[in-house]
Amino acid sequence: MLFPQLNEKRLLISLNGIWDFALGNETLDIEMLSAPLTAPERLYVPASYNDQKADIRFRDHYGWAYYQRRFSLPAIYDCRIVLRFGAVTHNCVVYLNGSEIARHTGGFLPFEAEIDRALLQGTNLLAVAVDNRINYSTLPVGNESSAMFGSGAPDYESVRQTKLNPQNYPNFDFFNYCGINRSVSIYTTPADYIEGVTVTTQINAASAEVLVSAALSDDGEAQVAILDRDGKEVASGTAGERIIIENPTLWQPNAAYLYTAKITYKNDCYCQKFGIRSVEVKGDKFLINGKPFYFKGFGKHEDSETHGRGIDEALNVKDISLMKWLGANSLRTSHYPYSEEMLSLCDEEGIVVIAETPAVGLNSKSYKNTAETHGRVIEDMIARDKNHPSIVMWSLANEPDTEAEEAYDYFMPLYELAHRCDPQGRPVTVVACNNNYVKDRVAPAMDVICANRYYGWYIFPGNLNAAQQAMAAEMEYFSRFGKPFILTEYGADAISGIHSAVPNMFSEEFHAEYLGTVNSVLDKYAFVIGEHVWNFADFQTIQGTMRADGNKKGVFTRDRRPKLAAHYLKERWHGIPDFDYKK
Ligand code: BDP
Repeated sequence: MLFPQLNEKRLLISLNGIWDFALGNETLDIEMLSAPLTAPERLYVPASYNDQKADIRFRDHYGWAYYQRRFSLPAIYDCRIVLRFGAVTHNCVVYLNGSEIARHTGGFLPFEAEIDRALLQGTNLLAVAVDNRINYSTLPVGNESSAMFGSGAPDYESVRQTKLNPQNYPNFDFFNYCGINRSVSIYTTPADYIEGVTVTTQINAASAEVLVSAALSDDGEAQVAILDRDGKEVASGTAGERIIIENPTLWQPNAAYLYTAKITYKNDCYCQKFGIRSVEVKGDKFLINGKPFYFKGFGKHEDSETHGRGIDEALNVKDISLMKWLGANSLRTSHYPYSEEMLSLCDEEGIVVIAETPAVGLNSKSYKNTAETHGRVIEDMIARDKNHPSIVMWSLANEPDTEAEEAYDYFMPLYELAHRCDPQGRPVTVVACNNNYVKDRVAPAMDVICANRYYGWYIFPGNLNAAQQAMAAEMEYFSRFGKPFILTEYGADAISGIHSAVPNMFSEEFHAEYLGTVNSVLDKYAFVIGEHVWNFADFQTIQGTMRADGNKKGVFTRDRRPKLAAHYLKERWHGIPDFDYKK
């Protein structure tokens, strides 16, 4: 699905702003979609609803919530008019002037609907119902209540049923922020239009072949002009045929260069940016443009004060700037597909991305329910993101139970599906975290072995000596597969302002020393081709005894102030080149 754009043939109108809002319950109430809300609250879109009000009912809401806004459009003739949502988390139903126009499942990918017929000439009423419930069949996975109470525990369940409000029990460690989390817009296209664009490139000695394929709404041909960064035409041709660019400038990590394919079809036009770069796994190396790349960076979250998981583009700019300040070159979109705006920014800034699905928290209870949704999400994510040069690998899931008997049979068809879907042939992985790593059935079968590990924190807490030995033993084990390995998570909670002369857990000193200890092991292994610290910044989670106002493993605080570990990483990462760090 194309990202909407304003150009000489297409209009783009934002519906972001203050909307009417009401909390509902567990039953979808069609009245709240077809008639104006009575005594609504006012909320900003796009943003999660949870933290916009000083009201626990918003933060802890369970079930449906309703958004409405009115709009009118000037007369637009001979055009398709499309309503598009960047992401509504997790399930939604959309009504326009009393009729259903869309339904969507999955909280992190866009959907759209043609609205020409449902539009009125005067004022239109747009209504969205959003459901935030998660369970064993959703991605991400939610626990069903009883799982929270261990066997032999007193009968808390009856207390919950009779006295407590129903609530979500995420099987993942980030706050279940919900609502209209990304932009809402209306765009137009001519009646015959460009539906989709796929760009692939092939680098030859002094030239590059570019293939721009266009999915068209009708018959006929599309024409392509390739523009350089300054908007100068450097080549042209027909969609679906190879176009040669002489002496191309490659897209490189930290030295991005983007071309634009300007596609014209009848009276339509679409400008698709792309980069020329290659990605390949060869032996135990990860090659970008033929050279061994070393991943330095983070697992992140889309998470901030007030916005929750709602898009914050100024914060995205700041985060990339802070990553560059540290000498980082890459991130993983843990644990869901990030906004299209963030991926485009990574394209522009030369930040390398591992793109992840929202499949977090998978286990034996969920495997039997999620395979179909999981496949669809992989297809939709790759269809949305395939043209981003910043993305160099797909991650199918974070920390599924990879020791479970059914894990291999669950993941291999998804691994093959991802390969089939990607026209650029990127490597595919699953981010594993099996304490009994020798029993992991999935990680070694992937193109790159990715694992999360917390020796010195959850395992051998506070004991960095033991952490070093355990990490080395694990690296010895994984080195036997002859594949590249990325440590996709390692980290320790550090509460900003807590200091300690000897490295005590939760202090900033321990945090820095912990990272240094793990890195000293990674440096010894040539097949280790990357280190992603968990996490870039502190982030909000469900309440619990393990979380002091959220997860504090950030190298930055939630308001992006550096902890001591940031200064340690800055020194380390500026000394590690993007390429050829490990021979
Ligand atoms: C890892 C998870 C991540 C958590 C992290 C932690 O992948 O989502 O936030 O642990 O506990 O296992 O901090």
